[in-house]
Amino acid sequence: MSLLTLTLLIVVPAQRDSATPQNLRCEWEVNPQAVRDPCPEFYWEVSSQSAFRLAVAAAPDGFDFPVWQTTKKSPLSIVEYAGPRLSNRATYYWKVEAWSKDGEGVQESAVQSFRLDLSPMSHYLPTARTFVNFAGNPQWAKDKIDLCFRKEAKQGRSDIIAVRYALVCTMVVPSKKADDLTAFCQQHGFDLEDCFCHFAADTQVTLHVGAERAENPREKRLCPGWDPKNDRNGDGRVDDDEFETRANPNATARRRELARIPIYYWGPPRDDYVMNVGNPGYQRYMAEIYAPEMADGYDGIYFDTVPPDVAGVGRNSRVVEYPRKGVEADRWMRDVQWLFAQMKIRLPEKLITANG
Ligand SMILES: [Ca+2]
Ligand SMILES: [Ca+2]
Repeated sequence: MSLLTLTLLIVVPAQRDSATPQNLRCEWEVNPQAVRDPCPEFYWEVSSQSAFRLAVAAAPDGFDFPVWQTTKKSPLSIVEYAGPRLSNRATYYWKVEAWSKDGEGVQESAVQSFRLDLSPMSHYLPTARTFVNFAGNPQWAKDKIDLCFRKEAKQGRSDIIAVRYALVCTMVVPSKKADDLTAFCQQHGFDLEDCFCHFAADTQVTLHVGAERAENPREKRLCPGWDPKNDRNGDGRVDDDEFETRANPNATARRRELARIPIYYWGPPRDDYVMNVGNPGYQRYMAEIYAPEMADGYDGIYFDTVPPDVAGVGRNSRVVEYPRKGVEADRWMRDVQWLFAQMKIRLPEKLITANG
């Protein structure tokens, strides 16, 4: 078996259904021995979390007197170290306790370790670290910036970080990405339509036509909503009989794909849609296919349009996949974090960053 084949067989374990924090990662690796960040990130997977307490100790039995401990009310299972300066090349131990949302108590993880291996920064600028997005001229970039979208900037100074511009919460259709996602879903038994978000009720939307440009006209259209209750026989469409006597008169989509949530501009020929970032098929496609492809030859990826709630007009609308009620209120943000974590676990050496 070739190394490539072996790599492709590694599947990221989906353990988010456990009430006990599992799959612990420090800087996205298990028990890493050469952490290069003096303030490492800690990450874990848990089915439900209202708060957590994370502790770092200098010995496996040293948690009565931890080096650092933090308690935070948060549904997100990630935190960055913010304690006293850690000693280089010493081994530390960490564990996390998570309180579940339903008040069923606190669950404690197993203990993991990490070891710092810090070296001085390769380059100093006289200013704060500087990011200029489309700055590719190597001579210009060399003395001025640290990070940009153009890998040719590295010809002037090799440690300039080049990140590829990409999108994760939205997708243009048709496109190569849409074709690749369709093929991935067919190959692995996922329903492509589950990868999109859908309006739960008919919704007025105003967008530019053709592209999001000031000179393009803005047009208001009514997007039909999808309610599974209207599709009584569950065949994925609402036929004439079902439509005449539909349970929800405020959702008039005859097919689910008609209820996709548009963003930025109206087609045709191309539409842009809000994705269902929590869908397992979409998450696997992004982590296994898209992110490795986009990061290849770059230091990482910059994802544009990553808001803390459903993107675009979806934020203030009723959305089938994100009802935002009760414990579901912050699920979009948790799903985005889970999706980014899967990409980082697969590509721990790549910088993966986003706006919003
Ligand atoms: Ca850090
Ligand atoms: Ca039907």
